[in-house]
Amino acid sequence: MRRFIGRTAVISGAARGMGKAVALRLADEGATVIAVDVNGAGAAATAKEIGGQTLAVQCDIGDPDSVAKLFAAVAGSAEKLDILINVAAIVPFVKWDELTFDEWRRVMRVNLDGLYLMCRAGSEMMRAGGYGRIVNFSSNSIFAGTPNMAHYVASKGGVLTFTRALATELGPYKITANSICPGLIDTEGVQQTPHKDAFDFVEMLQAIKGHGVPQDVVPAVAFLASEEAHWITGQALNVDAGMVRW
Ligand code: 4PL
Repeated sequence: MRRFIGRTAVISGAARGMGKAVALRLADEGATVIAVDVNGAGAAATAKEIGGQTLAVQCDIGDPDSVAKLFAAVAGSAEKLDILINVAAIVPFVKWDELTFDEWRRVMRVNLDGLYLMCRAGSEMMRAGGYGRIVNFSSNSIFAGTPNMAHYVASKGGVLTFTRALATELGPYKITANSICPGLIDTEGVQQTPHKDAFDFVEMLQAIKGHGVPQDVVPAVAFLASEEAHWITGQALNVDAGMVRW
């Protein structure tokens, strides 16, 4: 399929994991990809792997100035923005007894403040074009109440409900906004935390067995980012092998 020819897509968290997998797929289907990550070298590596029409931008999405610079670069290199995929997030593992307010704020700053800043700036550019597809990464942990990440679970619940409100606000401009709720996915990020030891437990709960990988999540994202998904907005889609059925 070549669903994204002529489309410009900004993808946050594009240095690795699910963000990188989404960036590669959208590019493979013809999109001009702007790979964004706080890890600028990682974003550049993704852009290099894509080759051709692509730009890498280092950005701390929790910093308003950094996001303003990002969208200045987007506006400078593309005449319009069609697709915004927000994957960047902090995925912590912190025992409840060790959770501090500073740690709570560290996660909220990126996972919610950052999402707001990206959607605020991205949707302004989309409004000018009269078209847009926003896909925000929530998590199935919001339904499961997954342990050792209470602040993350709270932030991802906010991603889902914010995305619903965003759908309402942006509908008049023909911009859709939906969220994806992956289950535990085997990524470089997860492998760096004790979440990596949860795969067997998670698999036990899944309707379909196996360990989730970024490629398992990509097709749902690409569909929601496609033109033909125009009648779907404000929705949340679990992509978790049926771990959560609600
Ligand atoms: C079920 O989003 O959804 C671990 C780590 N287990 O980040 C997640 C589950 C994790 C999840 C998540």
